[in-house]
Amino acid sequence: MTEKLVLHEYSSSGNCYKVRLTAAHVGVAIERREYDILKGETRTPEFLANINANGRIPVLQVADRFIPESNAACFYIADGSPLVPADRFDRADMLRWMFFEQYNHEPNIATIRFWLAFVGLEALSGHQREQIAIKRKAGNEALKLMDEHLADREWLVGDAISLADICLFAYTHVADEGGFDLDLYPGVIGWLERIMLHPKHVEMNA
Ligand SMILES: N[C@@H](CCC(=O)N[C@@H](CS)C(=O)NCC(=O)O)C(=O)O
Repeated sequence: MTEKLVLHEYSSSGNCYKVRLTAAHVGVAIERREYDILKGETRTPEFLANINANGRIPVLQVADRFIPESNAACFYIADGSPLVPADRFDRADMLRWMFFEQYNHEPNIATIRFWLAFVGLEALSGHQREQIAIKRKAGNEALKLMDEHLADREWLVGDAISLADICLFAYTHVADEGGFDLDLYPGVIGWLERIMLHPKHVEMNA
């Protein structure tokens, strides 16, 4: 990769961490620019006009072009590396887990973590408080599905770590910050440990 990569991010976000973790696995350097989402720094006219019209991070800047959506940014970095399986079925299966992450996992597990650990229960709207129980149930269903899948497998796809593992690791390993009890999911715990033991692993706060 010859272009300069800049990650526009909020470093405590799992969506941003998964892009940094992908870059660490692939061995590419990325420059980091921090935005405080609690202060609305991704909603300014400048950010909306120049970085992401959707007002969110992460955004991966590749020279003068921009890739919003964390899993797309991860794919840009990992394309052509061993994190993307060579086998056609496994490649589609990797995407299956990355879509699952965005539809079943992140909107529940990441959102409750953000509300409880960053915004605070007192500051939540009535609607958000009502949503917690619904998202808690859906988040636990996502963790159970992963746990059952991982009962007799080391990795989510095939027999090696892939982008699917990295993208789902990001919010699963901090799910306890949103009040999820990971001890209920021994298959998930073993999988988290395998990812953390990988020689290319970097911590979220590194
Ligand atoms: N589907 C998007 C979600 C991005 C997202 O929700 N970003 C949050 C932080 S994790 C954000 O920028 N929030 C600030 C805001 O909405 O103003 C992705 O995977 O990148």
